[in-house]
Amino acid sequence: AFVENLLKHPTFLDNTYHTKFIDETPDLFSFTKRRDRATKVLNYIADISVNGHPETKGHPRLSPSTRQPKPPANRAEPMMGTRNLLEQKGPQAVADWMGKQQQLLITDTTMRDGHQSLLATRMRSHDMIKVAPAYAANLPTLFSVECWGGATFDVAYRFLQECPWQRLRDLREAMPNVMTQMLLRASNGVGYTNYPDNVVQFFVKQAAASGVDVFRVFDSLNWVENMRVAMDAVIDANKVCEGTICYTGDIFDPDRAKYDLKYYVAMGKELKAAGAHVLGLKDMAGLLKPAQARVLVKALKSEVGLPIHFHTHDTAGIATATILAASEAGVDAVDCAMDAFSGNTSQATLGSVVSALKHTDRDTGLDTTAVREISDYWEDVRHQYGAFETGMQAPSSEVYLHEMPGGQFTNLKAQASSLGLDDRWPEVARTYADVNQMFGDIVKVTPSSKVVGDMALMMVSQGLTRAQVEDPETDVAFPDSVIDMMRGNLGQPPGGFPETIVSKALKGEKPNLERPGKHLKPVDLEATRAELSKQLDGMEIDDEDLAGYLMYPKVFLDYMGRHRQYGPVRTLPTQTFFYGMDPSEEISADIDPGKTLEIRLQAIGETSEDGEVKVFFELNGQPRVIRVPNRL
Ligand code: BTN
Ligand code: 3PY
Ligand code: ZN
Repeated sequence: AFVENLLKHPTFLDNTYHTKFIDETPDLFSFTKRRDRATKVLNYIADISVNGHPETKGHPRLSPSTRQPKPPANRAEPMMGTRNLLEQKGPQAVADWMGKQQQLLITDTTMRDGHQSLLATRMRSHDMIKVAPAYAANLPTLFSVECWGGATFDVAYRFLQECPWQRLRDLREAMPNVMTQMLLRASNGVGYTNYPDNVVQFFVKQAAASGVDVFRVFDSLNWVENMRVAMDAVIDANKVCEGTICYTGDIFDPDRAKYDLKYYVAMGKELKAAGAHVLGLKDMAGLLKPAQARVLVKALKSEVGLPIHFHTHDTAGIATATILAASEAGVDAVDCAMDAFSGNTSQATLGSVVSALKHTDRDTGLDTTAVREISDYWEDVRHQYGAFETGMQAPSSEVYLHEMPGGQFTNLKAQASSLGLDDRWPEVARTYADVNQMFGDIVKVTPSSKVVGDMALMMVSQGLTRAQVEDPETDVAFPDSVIDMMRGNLGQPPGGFPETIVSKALKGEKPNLERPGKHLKPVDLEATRAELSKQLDGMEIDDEDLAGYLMYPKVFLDYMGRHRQYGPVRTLPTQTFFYGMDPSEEISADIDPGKTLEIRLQAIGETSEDGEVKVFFELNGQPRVIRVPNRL
């Protein structure tokens, strides 16, 4: 109904143009259109200033006089980097070069996993694009910058009112010499469910065209069979295919023998045979310990023979130790987050790893001053997102019990709170571990981790134990996501799901044991494009929009509706976006290259009898009055 209302809304109907066309082709649109877009942005600011932003309710804004994040100056002209190598010689050359490196190569995850794991993925493009030139100039020897995929795609449309594709293109342009990297959930794309093969192919092709260089491809049950479509699409696009093992359990623990050294080596070999250029080792919960890392990395290096890129989380506070052990064992590249976005559920501290390796044979060669300057920028950025901080104060070894991924931990904690389970968190954590065993000890990473979390929350809120859930005599209403997974719709874990839980969840219905995509009909892309265009008043639908819609139909349509009402709000400063403006405050917003709006909020009037508030602005020196409903 919300979308239908938007579709009928007059502001919506009088704008039949295509958003990106307008946003990116300044020469072609008239002054009136630009004025119209400025009005939309003023409407947004007025609305947020009067009513607040739904996501930051109850959180104080920083004082308008607080220092704005200022990116460091370029220390040099951008040097050639990994991106130039990829462009000139292709992905195999990148992999060969990695393997020959003495230096430990570093990926910076701040713009993807860093804020996904610390700030509920809420970082806006505005704050990323401003600092991208400093990465290009001052840290040109980074292996890559992870800045796309995972949860960022969905959150950009859903909560940040911005186009994820535009973020990618803007970063790519501002950082032309360093490879960009994304996290791709194989057949689950950047969503929570298996998509038809041709949708996965279409999405990868577009991501490559819009600027992704390295694709880290993983499957949430470690099923290589379910990764091939995505991996092949990356290889076809001539980009770096990082076929990825998700690490769980403990290779030294005889009670977790399912995930032993042999298992990981065998999976590494399967990924190599499937065409991976690089082997990703993704420790999404931060479970790999230093001694185990030494053994695992050595075995993978010698038996698989691909360069290895290691990813871990600092949830238990031990990530740096594990990285240094992996480095000694010959790992080729590792993920770190800039200091201000590191630690706890995020990655290890980039500046500390760089410093620890100085004057050793794995010296990263990165400039510590450049790292500190960029981290200072990120520190000021992080202050602006106080409303999304999770309150995790210290690392915790409890992660070895529950094995929650860094990106899920704080999310699940918030979900538990919203169900009134704040004071029962230890029980939720233990139940999460029980559910894992009940499901047959599976890899837990998006989307399988969400299924385990849904089940654990259901059990704690209903007071059900594992024994009760497994007892055929006790009635259990399973969450939809659990039924879906037991049907085989996310694929199969090693050894399959236990018969007891499958038959109870499916009430005797037979699960599909084959690759889910095998049974999904291809989507008629052109028919979908035409249908979408019709729903949006004949708007021209390009491939980025179509790929976004295919991943998240409702989220995309809601985003488009708001875009037509509020315009290019992605160009606003972050404080303005989340808190609006105070009287006498002034900001500027570059709504087009070379077109800056100077906005001053003069005053906010009283609420009239019909419930409207007049908000008085000066826009580039001209007075403007905007009326918005007072919804408080
Ligand atoms: C969101 O929907 O959470 C983020 C996008 C902003 C929606 C705008 S904010 C002003 C207006 N008031 C609302 O409650 N939603 C829209
Ligand atoms: C994601 O899929 O978003 C993840 O970060 C998994 O670790
Ligand atoms: Zn991660």
